[in-house]
Amino acid sequence: MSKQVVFHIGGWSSCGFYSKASNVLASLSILFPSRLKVVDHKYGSRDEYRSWLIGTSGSGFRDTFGISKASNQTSSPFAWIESSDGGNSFVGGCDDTLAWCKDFCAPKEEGGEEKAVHVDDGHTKGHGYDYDLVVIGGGSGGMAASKEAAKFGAKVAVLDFVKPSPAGSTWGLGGTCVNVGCIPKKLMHNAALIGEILSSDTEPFGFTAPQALEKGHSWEKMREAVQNHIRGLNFNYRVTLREKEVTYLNKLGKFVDAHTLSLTDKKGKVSQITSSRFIIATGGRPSPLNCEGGELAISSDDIFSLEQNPGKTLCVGASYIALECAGFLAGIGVDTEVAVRSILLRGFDREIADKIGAHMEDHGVKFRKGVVPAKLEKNGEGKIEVTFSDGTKDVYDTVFAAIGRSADTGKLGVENINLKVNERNGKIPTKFEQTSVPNVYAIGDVMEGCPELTPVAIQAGRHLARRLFDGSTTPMDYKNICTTVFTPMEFGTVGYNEEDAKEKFGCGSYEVYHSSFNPLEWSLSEHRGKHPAFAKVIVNKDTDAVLGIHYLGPHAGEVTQGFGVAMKKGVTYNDLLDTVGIHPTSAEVLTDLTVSKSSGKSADAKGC
Ligand code: FAD
Ligand code: NA7
Repeated sequence: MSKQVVFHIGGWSSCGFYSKASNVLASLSILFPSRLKVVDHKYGSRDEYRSWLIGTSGSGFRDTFGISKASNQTSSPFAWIESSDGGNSFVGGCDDTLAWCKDFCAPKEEGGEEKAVHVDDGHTKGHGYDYDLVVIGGGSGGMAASKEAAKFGAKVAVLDFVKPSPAGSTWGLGGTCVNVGCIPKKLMHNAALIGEILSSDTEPFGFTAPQALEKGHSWEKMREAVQNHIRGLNFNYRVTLREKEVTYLNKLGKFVDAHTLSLTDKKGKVSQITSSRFIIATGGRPSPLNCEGGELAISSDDIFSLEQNPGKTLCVGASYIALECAGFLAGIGVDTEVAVRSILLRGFDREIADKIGAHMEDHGVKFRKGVVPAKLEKNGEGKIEVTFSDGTKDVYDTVFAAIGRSADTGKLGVENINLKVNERNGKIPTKFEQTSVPNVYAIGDVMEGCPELTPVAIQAGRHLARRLFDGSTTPMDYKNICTTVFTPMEFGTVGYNEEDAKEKFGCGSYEVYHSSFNPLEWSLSEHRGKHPAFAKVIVNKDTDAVLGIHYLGPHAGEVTQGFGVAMKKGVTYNDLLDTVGIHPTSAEVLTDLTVSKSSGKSADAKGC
């Protein structure tokens, strides 16, 4: 049951705008008495209303109202919502009230949630096709959707086929995350963290630099252990599919018509299957470097399975994947340079992106700024000579390109079923994951607007399967998804960054609370002091709602996950301050952020 909204409206009786808005509100409160209560502040004349609202300087209701956006409003009506904690949330004038009423009446589930209702896709019990559902792509999203659908008794098959990368790399079942993404990346990042502890943190804790350091890092050993772990995961995926009675087909799928796929296996043998419904979960692949000689570069499809240490490496691209890989390469002792076209980590909080860059630079990563490779060529020694856009040149053993990913829809036969695809990036537009062809759905990296993250693909897949086979109408919630960038100093983030908050809510409508601090486990190691950890919370000044939480420091993923739950539940700044911290931890900083950026006071934390 949703809570009752207490809606206040003030105005003068013969004002047309006030009458219109208050009449609509009054009707709604009669229709939905349990959901809406209207408090009408009606004045007999314009003068009476203005004297209530504005008064003589500083004495009117508006001035004590306490919301910056409200302070400019002089016209009638003046509308606001009373919150349960006694605070107020400003709505606006007549148009804003009517827009609010429209939204109030829009179809919603009990509890105020949006309902996800699909266009009829023609699925019936006795459909006569081979399967109820065929999922194309056995990555994070496809595996989750197929297992969930089978749970509700659907007859399901999942296709997974890996097209070799241009450099020839292939892998097993499970998609990008397991084979060439999150898993090997995080393990190699961990190798770099171990290296940093061994080289810099052991002595003050009473250990002398162990033999391990003298022997140096073995790429081959790390690679073998990581790849063995991945093979174990590939095997487990096959077993769980069998246990859940999902048919696994190691075949490449292509649409023949809206209910038929042609399947090609490793040997080129072609067959066909039919299904009532399809989910496209084919993910994405790294975009190729499109300069002369670009084919000499490898990508994230190749780096984690390289037989040998990559040697002197140029990383092209300056976002998530390029910086994470450059970070672990430098951390295990590889001579690493990053070619940055414009800025680091576009889309993330700028202040923190800059701190990450400065920290990486001090950790041995070189940055070549404002350039892109113009030409790659093999020299006589088998190395790669790179000519940059500014005319400078250098020679590398490996060039690693991480310049974005394109949806893997090129060979799916979408043209055979008239399925709409974004021509620019191959992504598939959907509404509640349903594509322009009603019995064909899309989830994960291949879907337009979906954040390219494993848990997002998994959650979307599960929700979709429940809607298709268990009568659910719960939509996937793509808002406030937390993530972590595993750069040498890890960065966890959820919600708005400062730049986006400014654009969305306007300067002055939010406050930033921040702190630079030294995590206790770093405090004995001299080298750690130069780049302290950092936390930042962005708060809506009007409503006290937390708009964004950002944490730069150790175990950022572990720290951020729980705050992701809080954000989903609409945490306020006061809730954070009211939370008792766990001492001594780094995460506790987020329960004690009292220095506001606007105060101009230093963000450097003092005390224990
Ligand atoms: P995928 O996992 O890509 O699966 C698609 C599958 O479909 C593939 O196996 C593909 O071979 C197969 N396929 C394609 N076409 C066909 C066809 N026609 N027929 C049959 N099979 C087909 N996310 C995080 O949350 N955290 C991280 O730390 C993280 N790190 C990453 C690091 C790197 C280097 C990369 C590249 C990605 C990372 N990601 C991370 C992103 C994450 O891996 C993806 O968001 C996730 O794997 C997407 O899942 P998906 O199901 O959409 O597609
Ligand atoms: P992103 O996040 O799309 O970033 C691409 C990066 O590559 C970014 O820094 C771009 O710079 C840069 N770029 C793009 N094109 C070029 C060319 N032609 N030359 C040089 N540099 C270029 O991709 P990622 O691969 O890091 O990550 C993709 C997703 O995978 C990510 O969201 C994770 O969730 C997993 P720009 O800022 O545009 O100047």
